[in-house]
Amino acid sequence: MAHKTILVLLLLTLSTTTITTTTVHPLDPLTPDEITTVRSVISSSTPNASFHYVGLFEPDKPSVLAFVSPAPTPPPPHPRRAFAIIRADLASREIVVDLTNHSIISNVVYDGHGFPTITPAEDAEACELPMKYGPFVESVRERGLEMGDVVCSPMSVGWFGEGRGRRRRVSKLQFYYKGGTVNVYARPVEGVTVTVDLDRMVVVDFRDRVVVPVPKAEGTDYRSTEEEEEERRGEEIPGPGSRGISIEGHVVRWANWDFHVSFDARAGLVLSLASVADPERDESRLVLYKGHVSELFVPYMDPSEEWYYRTYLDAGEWGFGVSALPLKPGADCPARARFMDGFYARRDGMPVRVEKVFCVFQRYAGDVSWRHTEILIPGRVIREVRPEVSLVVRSVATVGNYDYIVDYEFMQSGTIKVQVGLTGILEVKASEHTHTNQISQDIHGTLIAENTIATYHDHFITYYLDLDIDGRRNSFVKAKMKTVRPGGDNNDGSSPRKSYWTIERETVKTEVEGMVSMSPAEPSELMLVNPNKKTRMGNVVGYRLIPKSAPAISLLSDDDYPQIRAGWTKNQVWVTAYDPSQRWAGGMYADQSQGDDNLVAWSRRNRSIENTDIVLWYTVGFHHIPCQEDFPVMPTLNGGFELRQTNFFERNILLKTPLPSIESDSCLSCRQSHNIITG
Ligand SMILES: *[C@@H]1O[C@H](CO)[C@@H](O)[C@H](O)[C@H]1NC(C)=O
Ligand SMILES: *[C@@H]1O[C@H](CO)[C@@H](O)[C@H](O)[C@H]1NC(C)=O
Ligand SMILES: *[C@@H]1O[C@H](CO)[C@@H](O)[C@H](O)[C@H]1NC(C)=O
Ligand SMILES: [Cu+2]
Repeated sequence: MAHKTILVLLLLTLSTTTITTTTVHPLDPLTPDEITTVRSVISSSTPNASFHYVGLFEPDKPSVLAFVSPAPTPPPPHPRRAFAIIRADLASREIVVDLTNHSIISNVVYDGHGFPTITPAEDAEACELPMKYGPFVESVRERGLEMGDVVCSPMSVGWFGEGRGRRRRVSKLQFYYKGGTVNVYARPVEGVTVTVDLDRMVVVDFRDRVVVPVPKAEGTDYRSTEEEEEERRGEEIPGPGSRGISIEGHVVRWANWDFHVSFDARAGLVLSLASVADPERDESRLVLYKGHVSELFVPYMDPSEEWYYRTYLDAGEWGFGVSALPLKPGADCPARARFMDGFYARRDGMPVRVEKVFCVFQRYAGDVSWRHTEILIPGRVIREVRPEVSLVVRSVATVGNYDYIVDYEFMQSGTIKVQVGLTGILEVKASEHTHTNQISQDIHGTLIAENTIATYHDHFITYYLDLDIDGRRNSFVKAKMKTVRPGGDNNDGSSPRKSYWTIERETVKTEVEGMVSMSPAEPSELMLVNPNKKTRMGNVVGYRLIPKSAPAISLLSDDDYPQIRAGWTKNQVWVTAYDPSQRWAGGMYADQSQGDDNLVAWSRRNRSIENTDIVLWYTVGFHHIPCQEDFPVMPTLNGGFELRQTNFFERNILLKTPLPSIESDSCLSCRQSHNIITG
């Protein structure tokens, strides 16, 4: 008892110190001390809880907006709270903890379908089980493999129509072989599946179905040689750096932008309150209240027993933040970028630091932000060019074999570019084939190396974009382009032209109409506008969505179970009414979800989305037909979109926005930065 009192006092002291020494922004992520507080508060009522999520329980929007508004009086202090999802006694619980007085505000059992994210600790424990499991040891021996070289990879199992009573938190383990290579994903031990109950940590099923050769190690290594590494250290990639970037706590200010950057175990990088300075009005105007990756759907296209269930919801099943890894200065980001750390809770509730989880840097890549040469004026040639200088915020998540590079780029024109890069190792299947002339059936992939089939699959990366264009109340507008004939269908001859296009503007009233599948045959400009704010010319202020990669939608049939769980991937665009509990497109409990609590289910409520607080969801999709050049490691494939000002400003703001310095940011003191890489 005495011990406990001391602990509580200590924690109180810690949190008091934190609050008084720095101003806590209401959206700041939990500090390590706060994560520890959550653990001790919850552990005192629920010993041995397993922590699956611990993060900020955000204050409501009005409190956050009051905090950041330039009001003369300081806003009242906001309550600091945490939200946790734990497993205890085979149940999932949602607990809200007050971090100021260390009390539990609410504690409820979640009774719906699906389970919280699987923790790295559970993966590790599950993977120890087969090594001591007789039938598995026997299978390895029969294949002539060394047990010490077998590596285990846990996979989520999805949902395939099983009734509710039979649901258990399970993971299917697949195996790889490291003998002679670090590229374990290139060497699957095909055909063996061990199913583990994650709550009880026991093997519940074992299958050994097919025996095919393990692909050879030769040619799978993707590491650079030591000499190459050494050589790379000696040169500096010139250009970008961090001059002119101010970071106070989690608030980043650069040129005409300011925003808040936070780390979340589930979402990874979270951007909030992105505002751009309007040189005409001498004020900063809100564009994006919050934006982050909401979910990833990655279904593989092989229906066989070892592969059918590989239909991942990466963010909800593993945590995109938990999967984020430290960035390497001079490689993942420019050496002189600014770096930030992130913290999440381990399964036992203790904080884990991810060093350098984000980087922020200024980019000058030799592009032009606008230009013009005027030659019509007699005797003069006027040439004006402005170089494109922007700010990039980056994070990288490695979810098993794949790596996702997530970038947000702030342009001085007011545009936000969002990009995702796919790289890493393909998920491959071992096979007896060594040449395509041996193949007569659908092998569900490409033979990319001897005995190695890279399976067809998709990546759908869904972004949550709570745009608040110049205020909370926004509308979704489609400017539909239509081909018309001059003088009507009879073509009365009033113009030599037979056709032209014009637009029909439609303000979308409800959520069901807010689902959009883009098609070049029926183009429309999609924008979020603030119908209550107009430019001096009378146009409503807005931002529009521009896809920067070919829109892709899921090709699975609507009655296929993975598609039921990830139904929103049939459209690129969804617009929903703002509800702070609806942030995860695949539902809060994505592992083994059944599609009843996801973006599709919410949208079916058909709420009004006109002149109210709304959220835009955009999915960047890729159909991936693997090719030999994706082996042994895949060159980055990029996709993304842009949020671009449309009648938001009175005119091109670049003319009145000073250009950040690029000269002095290029490589002058390269030696110094190398100490950072090697040190
Ligand atoms: C908590 O875990 C410990 C060690 O595994 C065990 O001895 C103890 O009985 C558990 N307590 C509860 C309440 O489950
Ligand atoms: C702690 O503070 C919250 C307000 O944030 C309040 O609702 C709650 O009753 C307080 N609990 C205790 C034990 O003081
Ligand atoms: C959604 O609501 C609108 C407006 O009330 C209505 O016209 C439309 O039919 C509804 N759609 C569905 C699928 O319920
Ligand atoms: Cu891929």
